[in-house]
Amino acid sequence: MSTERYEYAKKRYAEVGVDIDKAIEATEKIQLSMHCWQGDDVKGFDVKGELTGGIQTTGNYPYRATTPEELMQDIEKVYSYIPGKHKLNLHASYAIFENGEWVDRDKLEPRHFTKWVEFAKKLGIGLDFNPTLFAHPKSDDGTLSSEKDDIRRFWINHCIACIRISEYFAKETGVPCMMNIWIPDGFKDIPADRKGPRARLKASLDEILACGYDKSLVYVAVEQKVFGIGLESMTVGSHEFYMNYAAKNDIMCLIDSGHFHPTENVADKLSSMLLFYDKMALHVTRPVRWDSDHVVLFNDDLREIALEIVRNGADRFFIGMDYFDASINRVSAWTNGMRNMEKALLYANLAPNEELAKLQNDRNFTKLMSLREEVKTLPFGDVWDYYCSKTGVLSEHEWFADCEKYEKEVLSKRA
Ligand code: RNT
Ligand code: ZN
Repeated sequence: MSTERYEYAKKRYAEVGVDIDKAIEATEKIQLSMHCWQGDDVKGFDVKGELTGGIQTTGNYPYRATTPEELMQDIEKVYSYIPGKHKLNLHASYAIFENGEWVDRDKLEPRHFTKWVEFAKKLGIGLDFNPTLFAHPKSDDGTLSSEKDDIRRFWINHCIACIRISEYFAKETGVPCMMNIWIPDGFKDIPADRKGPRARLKASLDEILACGYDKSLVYVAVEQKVFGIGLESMTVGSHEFYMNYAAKNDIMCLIDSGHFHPTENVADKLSSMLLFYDKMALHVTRPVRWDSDHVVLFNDDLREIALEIVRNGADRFFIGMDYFDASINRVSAWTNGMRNMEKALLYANLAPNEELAKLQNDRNFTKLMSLREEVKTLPFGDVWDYYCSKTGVLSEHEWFADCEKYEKEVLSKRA
């Protein structure tokens, strides 16, 4: 981009006390964890069947990645459009079996993920992980909260297997692995017993954590939810359940920004939680009415979350992305969500945060409002384009044309 635009932005932001180069430097240090599942509609490679568990991917856009090779190719393409280096977040269902082998989820081993480790090493990135407790014949009537002992046992064993795989990821890549447990368990209609399933979930989690693992390598998180599709009346793993469980057991609580009532301010939760946790995890997504998982946009909700991340210290967050749209080009959907998160973090680092906080403490709400409004029309787009060019990725105006080319030359040629 032109030095003129950079110089002008530099001057304008300096007028409100912000150094754009420092903001860029701070943003570049923040790592996101890119979810692998936008590329193939959360299908994975281990079990053929419907996506279940109260989540849905709707849309029939062609060219979904159907093999590990295609998925990796698309992931690399998306990374090429994102400033900075970012981790990759895998689900257990993305195990890669070789030579006709197949094992069920309770028997998964590190060796079923060696291809992903090779991939991560090639890119020089870390890996995060998730046990997959949905879209499986044994997940239809509850998992870790099931009333059936054999079903509970199966999923406890699956989660323990995933802790071992997470340790393997951390050791191989040299980067700690965040392992997040989300279960779909819940009820379509009003339950007669809420306590029983929750007590069983608690006992299952206790057993999983008792397996013994290196806490400097694996950071376990638990993810709450308010309801699922077809599971509207009660979610066993609710926010209160997991927030208390995580605090008492010294693990992390994962906040998915799509898992609350639509008028709740998710950004507001973070500072409260960080007074009680060293670190916390996020799934950044965009809720629309009754469902989450829409592609993350550069909107007010996202900016507010990013501001809270920056103000509380970005190093205290594992920032994972979680959206899946099958109605548009998936590489483009993926890229937009990731770039928008980057934009929001840059925007947050470009805010005169200390000055704004001081105005609040001085109870000078008159000036606080005015400064905040002024910031909204500063030349943010110029700084964003500069950040992209500095990190060697295509600008806002350029990347989409390249993505269209990729669809024409690569995606549309797939069998
Ligand atoms: C579902 C949860 C969960 C999943 C992924 C695929 O509501 O948000 O995180 O989206 O694990
Ligand atoms: Zn989530």
